[in-house]
Amino acid sequence: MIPASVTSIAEDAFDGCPQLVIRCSASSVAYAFAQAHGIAVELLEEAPDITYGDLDGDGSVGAADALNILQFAAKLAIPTDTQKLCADVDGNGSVDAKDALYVLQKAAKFIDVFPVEE
Ligand SMILES: [Ca+2]
Ligand SMILES: [Ca+2]
Repeated sequence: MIPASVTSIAEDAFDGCPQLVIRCSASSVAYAFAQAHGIAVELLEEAPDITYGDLDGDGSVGAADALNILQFAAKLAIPTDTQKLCADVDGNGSVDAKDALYVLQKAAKFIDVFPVEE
């Protein structure tokens, strides 16, 4: 398979592979490449379900996750696309201190769900 992180493929990369089937997601460069070159494509599922607020992926929402969000907000760390999605718990399109506050509220059980989940 070809991961979504692949952003360019040489024109002749698959010459001599008539049985080739590219496994990729519909939004990937590999998919567009396959379409353009008449190569069979087997579509992969899109990104797996995410847990809002769980930035470190330990399965729970806690203070460490809020800290991650603050680091992203302060540009001390660069979030991946998935992390950006997880971190924007109020769903306003940006990762900032307010998202961290929501994560802390959820960790302290002041709220049950994030605004983005309502
Ligand atoms: Ca966590
Ligand atoms: Ca936000």
